[in-house]
Amino acid sequence: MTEDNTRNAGTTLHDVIAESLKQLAAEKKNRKKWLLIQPKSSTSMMVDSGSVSMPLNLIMVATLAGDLFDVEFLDERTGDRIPDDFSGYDVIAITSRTLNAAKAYRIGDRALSQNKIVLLGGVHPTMLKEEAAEHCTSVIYGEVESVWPDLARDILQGTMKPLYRAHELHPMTAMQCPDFSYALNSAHADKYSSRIPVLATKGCPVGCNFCTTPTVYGKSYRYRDIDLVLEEMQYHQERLGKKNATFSFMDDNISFRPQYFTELLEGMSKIGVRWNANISMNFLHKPEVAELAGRSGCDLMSIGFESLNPDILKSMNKGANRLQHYSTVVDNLHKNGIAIQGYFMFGFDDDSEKSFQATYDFIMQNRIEFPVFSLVTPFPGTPYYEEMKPRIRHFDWDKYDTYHFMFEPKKMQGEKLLENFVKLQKEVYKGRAIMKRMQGKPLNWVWLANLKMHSFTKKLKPELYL
Ligand code: B12
Ligand code: SF4
Repeated sequence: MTEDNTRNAGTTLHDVIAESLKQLAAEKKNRKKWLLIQPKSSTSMMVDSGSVSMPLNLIMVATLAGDLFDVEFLDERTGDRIPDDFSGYDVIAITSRTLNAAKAYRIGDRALSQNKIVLLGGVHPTMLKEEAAEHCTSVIYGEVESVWPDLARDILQGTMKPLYRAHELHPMTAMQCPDFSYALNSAHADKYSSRIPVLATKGCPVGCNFCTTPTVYGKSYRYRDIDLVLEEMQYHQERLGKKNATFSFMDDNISFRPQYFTELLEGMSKIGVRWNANISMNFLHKPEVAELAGRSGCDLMSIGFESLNPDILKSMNKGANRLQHYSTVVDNLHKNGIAIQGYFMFGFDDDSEKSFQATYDFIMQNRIEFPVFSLVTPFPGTPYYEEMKPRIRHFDWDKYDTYHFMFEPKKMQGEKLLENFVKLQKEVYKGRAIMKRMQGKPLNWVWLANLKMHSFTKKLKPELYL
């Protein structure tokens, strides 16, 4: 699949297919009823707690299904209760990542025992389709958009296949605008973060061995017309009656194509939104890019610094991360009023006690506003998982939340790893350290996040990570 911006060709085909599906649905006496489920994970860490982001994955499924079926939407993370009795529904469609796979499977098993059509989709069922197949009628491999005509037709005709997997991925230009009403009208919608999820690009050609993206989205880089992304943002500005609506990009690597990225930023600067994104550092060391990001309304960038150890960066093959650029990137962003959520990972074979000190020094010297620490987690289905499998301590999916001890690194005892991991978090979120990192910065949710982390890290103990 190549990059694609042939909007008209995609739209025409899309319209023909959509029309034939609508006709097929109209021939049926009763509209089938779907229940879409976002399960909550069982982790004790701060993953599914507090305000959570609206699940764009299920919203996309609902957007497509809503044209042909009656759709109900439950998000267990916000407090919606998943019923034991599914008798009011024909199709139970569940999304799953690894950390909530066990829960998703339990729901799937229950629905299967009640003779429902059960669909399992999302990263985990895609990566481990054979395992997932035992808990559902059909596994949806990768994005729903690329298999939708086939899946919808089979549901209408009652001829289900065990696996729906696209031969080729659809261009993003044919992606329907997400219908947020399913999430916004849900019973506990007030638990959703005010940041609206938005997607401009999919996929990433880099292919790091620990990443699920090459399997889920392929190695091509696809992107939407910038006008469509901006239109979607303007729709939300109007819906909310405010210009500075805030958006959170769900993209894997939004800055992979510099020209697309800078054009998108120029577009956003004209409509006056606020936004944040996961971003790779590839060209943020250029002051003009950081200046444009600030001007376009970026208030937070989430950056995977990962490690301060050059050997580890080399082994990860993460080309965008050049240690010599780290401080320049931070400085450029800070000069433009952009706060940094910095991700740091520990537990690599090359980690030693020195890694912790180097990370502490970097965070404090560069006044990183919101540092997030995790433990290396080989996710099932990735080449890294296959490589590490003989050394992985457990295969309990509830613990695949990037906060559990997965394997003993070569240069450090597991005990020492966890001791240092806890100590670093406590040090960085001590009152004095927060003041040093945050003094003079705007009084907003980033401050609040620090205060929350202050109380959370006080309670941390190495045993919690086992
Ligand atoms: C943005 C993002 C986040 C955001 C927002 C998460 C959210 N609420 O959606 C934040 C920063 C909060 C986050 C947090 C975490 N994340 Co995250 N995140 C992503 C990222 C980059 C994009 C996800 C996304 O929204 N994509 C856009 C939507 C539209 O696409 P989608 O989710 O793939 O859904 C499509 C298909 O999968 C399919 N589909 C999905 N579900 C279903 C269900 C049915 C029934 C059907 C038919 C189809 C279907 O159709 C959808 C539409 O096309 C992915 C990487 C990736 N590309 O998947 C990582 C990723 C999902 N995250 C990951 C991880 C590890 C985490 C955390 C555990 C990190 C942490 N320690 O905090 C938490 C877990 C949060 C949680 N409760 O799930 C891993 C998960 C790995 C795994 N095997 O489970 C990923 C894959 C990154 C990686 N390392 O490879 N994340
Ligand atoms: S650069 Fe990021 S999105 Fe791309 S393959 Fe590596 S980890 Fe995955």
